[in-house]
Amino acid sequence: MGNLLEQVQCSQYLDTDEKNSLAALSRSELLDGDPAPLIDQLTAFAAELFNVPIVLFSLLDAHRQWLKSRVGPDVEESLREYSFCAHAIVCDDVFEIPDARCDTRFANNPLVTGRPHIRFYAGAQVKADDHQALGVLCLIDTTPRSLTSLEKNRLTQLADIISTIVSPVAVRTVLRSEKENQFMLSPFNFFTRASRLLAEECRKSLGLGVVKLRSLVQLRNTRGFTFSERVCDEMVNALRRLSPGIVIATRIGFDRFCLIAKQYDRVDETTLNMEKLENALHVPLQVDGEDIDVQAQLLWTTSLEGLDNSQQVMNLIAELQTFSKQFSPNQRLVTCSNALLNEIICQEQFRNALPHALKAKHIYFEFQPKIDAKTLKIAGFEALMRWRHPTLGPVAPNKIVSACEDLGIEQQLVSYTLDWVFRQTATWRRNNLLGSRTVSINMSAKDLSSPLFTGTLKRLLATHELPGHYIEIELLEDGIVDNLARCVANMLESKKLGVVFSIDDFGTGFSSLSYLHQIPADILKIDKSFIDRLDQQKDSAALITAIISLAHASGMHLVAEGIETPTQAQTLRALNCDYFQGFHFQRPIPVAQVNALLEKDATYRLS
Ligand code: G
Ligand code: MN
Repeated sequence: MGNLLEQVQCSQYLDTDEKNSLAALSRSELLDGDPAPLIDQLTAFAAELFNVPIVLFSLLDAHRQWLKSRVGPDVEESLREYSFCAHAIVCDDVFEIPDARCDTRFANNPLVTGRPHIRFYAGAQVKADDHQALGVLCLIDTTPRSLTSLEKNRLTQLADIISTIVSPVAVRTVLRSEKENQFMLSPFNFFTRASRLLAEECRKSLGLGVVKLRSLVQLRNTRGFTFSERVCDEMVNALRRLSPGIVIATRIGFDRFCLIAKQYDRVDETTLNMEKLENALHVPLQVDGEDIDVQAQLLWTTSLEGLDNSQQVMNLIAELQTFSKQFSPNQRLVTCSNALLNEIICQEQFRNALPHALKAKHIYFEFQPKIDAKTLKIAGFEALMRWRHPTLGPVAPNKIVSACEDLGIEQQLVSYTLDWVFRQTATWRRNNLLGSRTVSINMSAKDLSSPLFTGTLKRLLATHELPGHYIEIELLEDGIVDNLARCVANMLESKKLGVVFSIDDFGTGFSSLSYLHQIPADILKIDKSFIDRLDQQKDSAALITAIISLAHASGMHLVAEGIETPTQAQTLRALNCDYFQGFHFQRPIPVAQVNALLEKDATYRLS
């Protein structure tokens, strides 16, 4: 170990971050320690989860890479010079090489050209107590592939679990308490015990909670790691003392615990244990005679019905953590209802069915007319995505979009959508039904910012022999700012083809006005929430008037969305709005009904 520290000090070529992580490594006394069977179980778990032949947990020092735990290769150490992990260890996100042969940094690497013939690599940092990276958990395959954002999250999560295991103090917490109170388990034991519990107990009577100690990171930064670990120890004691319902618990990250508890206390069948726990969490912890407020937040499910294996428990925790980001910091107890839990489980189910639905063309579109305010005739349609899952029923378009993002197939969905709608639009045009009407398609700013976007658009317009001016693209106001330059460049390129752009749900994003002039949009769609208020609130009309004159002054047209009453329609016409859309005129309808409307050139009525 002393050697290692010396090496760290004399290795001039390492940057400060790397030196720090080497120092952390030497402090953690892991290099020559016993191989941890727990980590072996986790790497085996990872190999199965990601379906890869090689999984390594490697530690790096100045010259070498030690394979602390491995599935696959039969070597224990290798040269740092050739190490993929040496790149991953300085990368805060998952370091991914989809195909090493196509990457100039690795194409000639002996591990790529020779055994084990690495093609795919993905590694996530394993961190020491003080958050210094000390090693990498990585997946390796001999064929090219890439991870979806969901899989990247899972890999990071597993690496975090290993961080917790290798962090000596945390290990001490778990081991000591595993002896003392039975319920505090290491993460791996937690997952295996969870699946056993799910098999044995009535799932309805069990709930799952995630406790986050919001002030812990700050405590570590101001008072030091040893102190923040003392706080965690006290938290464990408090969990044991205060909450009789907890069956098992584990630490799933630096500032987070996960637990499974019986829903009701045996003595008192009416008070939920989680509510008791929530109250208990707000009693300040006593650490060295000092009162510490850890600002605990508890997120919990009221039942584990529908889950039946440890994999699903892990998924649930991942989903809960994503879900918890939507809640404000001062919210202390967040209940994940049965409905929501069900949604999480369904999400998993339909996510799995989605690639097939795309292939089998089960996803289709309905169309909602957009009405010209002057003539009250149809000026165009908005295409709305529809999918009916065989058992779960209709799935909302935003869920389809986010699931595709999780699966990493969002580009496929974009092509599918454009292809479907262009084909239909071209058919109407060929049948002389379309006239000068336009068809609009919803796209996320993320899709529009993709370097592939304009290529796909051009190719599919050509395939269907459709001039671009029949197509309008509706962009959600939210998210445009993230990648403004690329988004705008793609918009300008598409506009050369005649494509028109509108900003959807205008008024719901908070920075709207400030960057509106930077976006080359032709149409604003005023969000339904403004229209809803028209009936009750006088100032709502004033606001809409302001938006309309602002838009007109910049040469844009206005669409009012979500019109449901004749009064709203009349007011909006008086306010000089250009187009109407909403249930008052027409709900979204399937193609056959659109054909009928176009054939008779329907005229709508205001009242
Ligand atoms: O965000 P965007 O404007 O793309 O949303 C369109 C959605 O709004 C569609 O799902 C459509 O069914 C729905 N919608 C359209 N008109 C109305 C309406 O008048 N009332 C309500 N509640 N929803 C509407
Ligand atoms: Mn829309």
